[in-house]
Amino acid sequence: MKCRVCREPAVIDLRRHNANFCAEHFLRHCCQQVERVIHDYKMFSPEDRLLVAVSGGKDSLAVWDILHELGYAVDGLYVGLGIERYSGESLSYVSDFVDRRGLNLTIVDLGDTYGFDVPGAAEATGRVPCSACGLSKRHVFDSAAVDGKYDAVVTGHNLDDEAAVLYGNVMRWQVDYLGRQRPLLEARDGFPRKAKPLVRLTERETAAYCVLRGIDYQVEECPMAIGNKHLGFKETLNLLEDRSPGSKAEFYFGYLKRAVDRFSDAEDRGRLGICSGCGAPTDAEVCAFCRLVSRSAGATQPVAFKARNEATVSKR
Ligand code: Q46
Ligand code: ZN
Ligand code: ZN
Repeated sequence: MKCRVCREPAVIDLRRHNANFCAEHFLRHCCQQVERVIHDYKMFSPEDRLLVAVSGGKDSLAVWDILHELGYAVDGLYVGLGIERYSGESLSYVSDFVDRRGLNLTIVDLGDTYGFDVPGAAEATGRVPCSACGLSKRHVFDSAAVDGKYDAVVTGHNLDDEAAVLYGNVMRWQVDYLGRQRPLLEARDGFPRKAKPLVRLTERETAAYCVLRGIDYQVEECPMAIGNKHLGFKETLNLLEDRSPGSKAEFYFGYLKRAVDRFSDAEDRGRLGICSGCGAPTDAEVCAFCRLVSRSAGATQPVAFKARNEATVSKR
């Protein structure tokens, strides 16, 4: 197996590209794929200030590393979810990453700042943990980006994520979501611009990128993800990809090219007002996040358990 570019021994085969790469040319390939997405979707320019939503997993660390290598000014924001051992460990990977590179990281701990954590909120509201978690992360990232006057929020969503979300939305014909499923969402109604520069890279590629760059990341799945439908959609698409390499990319990029504009009308919302609690844009008197905060007040895991998890992590 030889590298497509230099003919030296390859370290990875990319079946959908019908190509093998050595370490150097694979890393270059990843950067080129990201540059292509930034260019094709006019995501941002080198003058922009970017805020990456970082979790400690391979994707968010890979996107931060690639953008940093490409010369973009990127700060990070980590949201402490209070999920057992998992949250403390995830933060330690992020801390290690920023310390080595001298990058700026803001940490918002849900328990310290809002008085609840994700397991507590799930119990208090009777909803699945991912629902409270997603709502909280979106709120914290959006308000940090707006308050900090960042030009865009960057997330590490990769091709597998986007194809799986698209598959789920098509299966249930969630037309409102289909209209918004794009690699770039412009700022509107008080929400910041949102960009997904990794959509041309798969999970396997972002994992290989981190390994070859010496980036340690949280390998464990979030314990709250068990039974998550999203994982089932990913597995289904992986079966198809295995039989027919390139199917995932054809499905997702074919949708962006030929279909997403047909759903644009469905995403038109009425004018939003301002939440009386936090000032965030909302179509109700009080936004969904503030309602979650008041329903979940004081819902956190036992303090002794939390302290043990955070013992190795310093806040900045
Ligand atoms: S962190 Fe949060 Fe994910 Fe865990 S609780 Fe669900 S949404 S699975 S990206
Ligand atoms: Zn090579
Ligand atoms: Zn609010």
